Amino acid sequence: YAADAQRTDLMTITRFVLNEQSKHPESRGDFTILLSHIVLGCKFVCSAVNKAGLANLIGLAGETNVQGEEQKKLDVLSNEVFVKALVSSGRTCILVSEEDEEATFVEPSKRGRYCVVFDPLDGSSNIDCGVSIGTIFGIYSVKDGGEPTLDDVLQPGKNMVAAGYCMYGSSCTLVISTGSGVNGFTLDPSLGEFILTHPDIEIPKKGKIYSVNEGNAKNWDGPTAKYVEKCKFPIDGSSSKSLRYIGSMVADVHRTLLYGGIFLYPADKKSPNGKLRVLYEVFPMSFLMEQAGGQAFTGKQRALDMVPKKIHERSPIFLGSYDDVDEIKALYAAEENK
Ligand code: P6P
Repeated sequence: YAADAQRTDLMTITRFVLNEQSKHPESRGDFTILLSHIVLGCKFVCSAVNKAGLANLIGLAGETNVQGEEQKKLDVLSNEVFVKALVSSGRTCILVSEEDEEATFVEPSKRGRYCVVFDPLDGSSNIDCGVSIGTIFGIYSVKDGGEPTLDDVLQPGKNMVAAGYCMYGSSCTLVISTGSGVNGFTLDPSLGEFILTHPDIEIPKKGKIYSVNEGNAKNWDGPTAKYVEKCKFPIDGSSSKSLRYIGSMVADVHRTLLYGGIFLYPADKKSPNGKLRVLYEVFPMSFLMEQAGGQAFTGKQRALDMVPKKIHERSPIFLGSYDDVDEIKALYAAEENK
């Protein structure tokens, strides 16, 4: 944008998505309406997170979620806001939330053709210390016009029609892909609008950062251990990678997307499927990485090819710069061929 146009030619997320949708003459605006309700949820959570310390929302709600973790009030609030916003959009039929053990089937009178899988407030254990946290979401179209069933959300990640996250940090940044590239929008609180600030995000082909919880090193399998060793003690004379690990997936993935490098949550002896959830953590972040020119691998296969059997299933994940993920794929392939 020319400098003067920037002040007047505001590319809001709604306008951007309308432009995108106009490339699909068959679209009836349903997706744009759905997205506007997701954006409303993000704006609400952004405001609540920013006020959390003041509004004494910090602290335990006393219940526990499917992870067995204690639910903080912001978790509960964020989940309710998103569920209500998505149902009231009239464009959804099944919702899967990290906070709800069972899927939500929208009542027939309010049903639409989209299924939304989401983590309303990922990284919430970091709320009290002010570390960036986020909402992660993925969107499927229902498989067919019949009665919605869990099969409509137990689809491979490659079937997603859109995915994204909203990071609540020093600024509120929403990063989304509808299948033709990745774009980032920053909330302008004075306008209450998300403005395009990161057009066409492409992840560097190779990065200088690796991101993993080294505290789990004693439980890693061979290929992961070998890969991390190579990051720290490169044998080809290249410089070692820097370790950056925030422990909040949205923050770690956002940095990886913008700066390059690799994010790993591997399997380990204690958790053979790793920790991160397939539907609303692994798939959306893998979708974004591939759309930005990167890769996402589970240790066995391309992450987006997985077909989940349960809505809260976990998977190991290695995602980020194309060449960095290739290196760990080669180590797993070598292990396979032993
Ligand atoms: P660990 C946060 O609880 C989370 O679900 C992700 O946001 C984050 O990447 C991961 O868990 C951190 O897990 O075991 O390293 O603390």
